[in-house]
Amino acid sequence: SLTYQFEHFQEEVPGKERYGPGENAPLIQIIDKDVSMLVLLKEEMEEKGWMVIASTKLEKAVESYYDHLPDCLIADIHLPVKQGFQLLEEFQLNSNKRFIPTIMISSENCSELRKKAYTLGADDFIEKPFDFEEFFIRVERQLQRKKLFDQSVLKDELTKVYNRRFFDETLERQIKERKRTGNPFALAMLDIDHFKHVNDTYGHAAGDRVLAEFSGFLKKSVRSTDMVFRYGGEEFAILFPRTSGSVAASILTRLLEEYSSKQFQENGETFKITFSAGVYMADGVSDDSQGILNSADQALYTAKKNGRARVEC
Ligand code: GH3
Ligand code: MG
Ligand code: MG
Ligand code: MG
Repeated sequence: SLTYQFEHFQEEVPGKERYGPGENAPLIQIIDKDVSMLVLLKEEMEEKGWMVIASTKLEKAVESYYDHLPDCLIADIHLPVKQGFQLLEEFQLNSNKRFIPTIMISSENCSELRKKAYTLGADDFIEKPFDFEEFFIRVERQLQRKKLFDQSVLKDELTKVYNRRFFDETLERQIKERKRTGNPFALAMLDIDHFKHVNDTYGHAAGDRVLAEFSGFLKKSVRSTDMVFRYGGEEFAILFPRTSGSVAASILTRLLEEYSSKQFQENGETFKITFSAGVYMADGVSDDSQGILNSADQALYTAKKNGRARVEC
């Protein structure tokens, strides 16, 4: 009866929040028809602080894969309905912009199978039953590769926050999630005031230091689930999942107050830095990515026009 109960074993990402890629708790997805092994692996992984989606049902698993884009996929080659290889082929085809290391596991182990797995894009092939310790070393190795990849492809070199490319992708995902769940999200666009003056007065290197400091400040000031992006030059974006526009606006007002009181020093001179921000408020009219960006941009433009160092909606 235990087997029956677990027949459709499918765990959504547990209570913990999902942080951005390349940071914090990694998300592992395991697909296998062996429920007792899934339960065991899941427990061990969660003990390591990892997050786990485990499933025996393929349709659900495929959905979760696209919804959550795990940091590592572990799948048995022998799955009911669709074979693991088909799955591998499909995933490789559809997530070509993202790197999701994939480990195939199999109770059968012959050179033909291994060659096929690697050819279709598997990153590792592990025979069942396996030594748990070795298994985790191999998973961890894939997670390290994934982290390195995400940090170099999704992050901006100078400021260490996410880059524009990842912003576009994340905004689309937020819009999709909102459609599906009804959860709102907020977007703020920030632009440093008179930044050209910093460059002109203290030099480009000093400007770079301010940019790095500013983004560090943003990152440590927002919740771990909020995401900071460098949108361009001295422009930044913050995405606040499950947050209303008005809450985001008050968060930004607090940030602006705090940031404006900081003192900067270059060449023995002291100066201050402020920023202007525009917050997108959902109006149900222009709620596609272009409309959302325009709305935040328009608010930012208003903030500049009204004298800078302010937050507008
Ligand atoms: P405003 O208050 O209207 O935003 O004025 P501003 O001077 O901040 O705006 P403007 O768009 O005129 O100038 C932005 C400057 O940011 C110009 C550009 O050279 C500088 N900038 C963009 N990227 C970088 C960078 O990576 N490093 C440095 N040091 N400067 C940068
Ligand atoms: Mg600008
Ligand atoms: Mg400007
Ligand atoms: Mg500016």
